[in-house]
Amino acid sequence: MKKVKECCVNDKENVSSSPNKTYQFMKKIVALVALAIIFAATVAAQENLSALLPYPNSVQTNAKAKPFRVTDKCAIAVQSETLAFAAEEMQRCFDYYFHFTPSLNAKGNIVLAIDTALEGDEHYLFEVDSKKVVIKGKTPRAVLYGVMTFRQLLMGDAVATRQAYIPWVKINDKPRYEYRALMLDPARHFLPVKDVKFFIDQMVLFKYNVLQLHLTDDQGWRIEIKKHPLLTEKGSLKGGFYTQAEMKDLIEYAALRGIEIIPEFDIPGHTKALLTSYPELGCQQDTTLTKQVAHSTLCAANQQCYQILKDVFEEMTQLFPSKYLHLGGDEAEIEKNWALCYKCRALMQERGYTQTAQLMNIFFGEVLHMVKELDKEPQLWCELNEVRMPADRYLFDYPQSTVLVTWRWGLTEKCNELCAQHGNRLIMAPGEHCYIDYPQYSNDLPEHNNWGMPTTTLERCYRLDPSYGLSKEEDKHILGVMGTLWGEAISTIHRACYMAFPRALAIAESGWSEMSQRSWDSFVSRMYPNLDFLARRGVSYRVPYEVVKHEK
Ligand code: TNX
Repeated sequence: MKKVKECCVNDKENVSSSPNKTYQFMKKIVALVALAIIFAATVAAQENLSALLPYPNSVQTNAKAKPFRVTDKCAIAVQSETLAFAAEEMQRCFDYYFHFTPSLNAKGNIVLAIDTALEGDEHYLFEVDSKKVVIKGKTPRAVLYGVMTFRQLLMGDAVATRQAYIPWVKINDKPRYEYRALMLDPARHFLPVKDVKFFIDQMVLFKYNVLQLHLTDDQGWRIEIKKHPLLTEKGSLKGGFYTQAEMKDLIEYAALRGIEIIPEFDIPGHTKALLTSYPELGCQQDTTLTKQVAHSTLCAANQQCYQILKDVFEEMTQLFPSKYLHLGGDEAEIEKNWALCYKCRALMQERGYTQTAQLMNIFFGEVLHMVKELDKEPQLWCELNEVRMPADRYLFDYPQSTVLVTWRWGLTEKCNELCAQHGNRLIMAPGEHCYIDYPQYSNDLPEHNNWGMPTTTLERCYRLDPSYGLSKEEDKHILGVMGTLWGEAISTIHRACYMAFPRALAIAESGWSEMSQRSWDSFVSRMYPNLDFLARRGVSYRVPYEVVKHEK
């Protein structure tokens, strides 16, 4: 029988407080000391686990078992055509670490296979023994995750890899949360397709599965709409836009890497670019009340707005296979627009509304209906200031089908509570942990367009528990996590990467690994080989000097 060790990396101790007899207490102490010694020894022997990030949810090692020897006879057996990309990635791993490309051969000793008996679309098994390396997954994406884990295994075990052997290991892994996203903002500063592809290449290493693209904002409308070419003609003057053909190519590129692109159209606020093309869709302000032109919004009482949005969503439904459309909903300056607009005020009167925000019922009522008709599910930023939650009974009710994204600093607990109560699903992007456009440390970048941002340190990102303390039974409404890279101060992909890494590694682990598998100290040490790898790929990142433990 093989002696097998179940590994986890948690650094928290479980201290029992039960009043046992002294003898039993002593017995426990002895057992604990023995365990600690075995644990320390195993950790020292487990170099092959030292770059696994996000840390898998079940790992077994056996230092005594015979390892797998890498020779130029190694070949890859691919058991399904859908695994062609995973097989290429596997070949690239061998080329990078062992300097040869294994051929594809049905009798090969490196096996990639689909196993439909596994639970969950992202579940994979990864096993190495003296005879073979086997990766099985429920889907091509899951198999690809196995390949990413394989790469990190080779990355972490530099000595074995150099000597061309791979230690015995068994990994049975699936994510804690199904939704693990990063967000890029090409609306504020346009990012060409090749740059977004470069970013996707890094996301897949850490098992992210969603890229949200913030495609429209005050500073730009970045996607071609065939029925309304003016939107990009006028609305993307600075920077450019994606043609539908380019976006299709990008969507396919991401899909091959297991990543779904979710488009965001931010309405009714953040719409200056749209209003530059179609000024008549804005509010007709009552100049007796104000002369100032506020941050503009779409006019809730203008039927033309709904028509153009319908046209946009129809084309986007054709283009994006994702089940979600993100509709923004944040920071709409409704008091400075709707409250001062002839048409909106007339509409309020007609409905007997007493508060301007009640017009959100009409605005999102229309828009969410359109999205439903198109068979998409809506996402909205969880806006507790302007778009009120169901808690404010008299105002806008987010329908249950709406997925909310929590973001405002300090309001996540409230969002979480309300979503649990009303049955809305929730994505965790709390400013405190997930805003990676904020500086990583005091006096760090960004030096341009910094409006006095707070800092989101690496450790703060890592400390996110997406359940916010809820048990597994209570947190079923939580879909997952998202790190946001708002683009006001991010004008190139290299800046985006500098802001993202290493913090995106911390967020990736919070979305994937169970709390029992996580520990800050372990994360820090597993981060280093990954940063080294990113550097070799030309990915910029910030050296997190503040977390380094210096020798005394
Ligand atoms: C708030 S977060 C915004 C964005 C900004 C960001 C800057 C959210 C839903 N809206 O429009 O870019 O702050 O961090």
